[in-house]
Amino acid sequence: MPETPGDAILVTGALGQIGTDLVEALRAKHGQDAVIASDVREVANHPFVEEGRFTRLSVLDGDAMDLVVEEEGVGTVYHLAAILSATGEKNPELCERVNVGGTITVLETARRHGLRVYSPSSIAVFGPDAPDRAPQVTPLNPTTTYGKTKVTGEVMAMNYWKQYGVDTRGIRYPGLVSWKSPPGGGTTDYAVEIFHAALNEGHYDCFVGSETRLPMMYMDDAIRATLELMDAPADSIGEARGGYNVSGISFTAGELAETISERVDGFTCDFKPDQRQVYADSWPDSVDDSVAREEWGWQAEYDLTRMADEMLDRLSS
Ligand code: NAD
Ligand code: AKB
Repeated sequence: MPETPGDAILVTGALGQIGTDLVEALRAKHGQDAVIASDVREVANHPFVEEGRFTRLSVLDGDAMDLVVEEEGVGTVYHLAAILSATGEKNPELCERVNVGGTITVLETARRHGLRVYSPSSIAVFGPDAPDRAPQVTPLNPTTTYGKTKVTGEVMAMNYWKQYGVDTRGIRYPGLVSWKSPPGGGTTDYAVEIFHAALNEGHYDCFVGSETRLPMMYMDDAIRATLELMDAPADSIGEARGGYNVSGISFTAGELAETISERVDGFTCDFKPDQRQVYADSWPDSVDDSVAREEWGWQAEYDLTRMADEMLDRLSS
């Protein structure tokens, strides 16, 4: 029998792009001391390392995770530690070890201690055979190692729910656009880099072509989706628990550059596709999120112009 879980929240990979926003949101919601940020690395002067509860923890170290859970009274894990697509395709072995191995560590810890788990998936679960507007249920044939690890993560999450009753939930995040922390080595990083380059250099060399269209989302929407999914009543969560499609904004790299040039005088963008174009081309243009809407009321709030205005405003100030 699992021990009675505590009330504390553990966030793995907390110093990354999503963790930087999610830890802040969780602390605002549950209290500063309720959230333990963790990561395999430390970042000097990062507010989580300097101020709140932070512990250095690799998701490949099950004994260390057990100890943190027991000593800190953890009841829920937000498992963000991962290797993203561009870095992952350069080092597929590391990508599999961290993404699959780390998720096993978290799920096993959850099974033993009766924890709830949030473990995100990605639009990278889809392959070239998925429809342009990818439905919730469709064959998942990703061509990237990263995408394959995300499919495995969804399957494992469902298995731990069915076999052991672990309350696992996840979202297939689109490419996320945010200003607080740099993106961590993904294919969709251009949609963040372009804002920094526009303000700092007035020019960006974009590593995908202007016609490349991908599902994207502003970070505020992604954080709200995460909290809403975790707050949803258990009986509203169905077969998509391992990875719900959530739709935000679908735009081409050219449309993004055009939107920024309308707001930043003199901004220019050249399109010089590299290897990441291949990964982008294997993903759908957009996703159908009707299941998330029906089951837990998901609704995005940011469109392209609102997101661009807020990114430029925040980064300028
Ligand atoms: P990120 O790369 O910015 O952060 C990941 C963090 O994990 C880093 O701080 C890194 O130090 C840490 N980490 C790496 N190996 C670790 C280990 N062994 N133990 C502990 N920590 C380790 O990633 P992110 O963008 O914040 O993504 C978080 C999750 O969301 C990942 O599962 C990712 O696949 C998923 N996701 C992100 C996006 C996006 O656009 N950001 C889109 C879809 C899915
Ligand atoms: C990546 O590009 O690797 C991530 C993702 C879509 O999963 N942003």
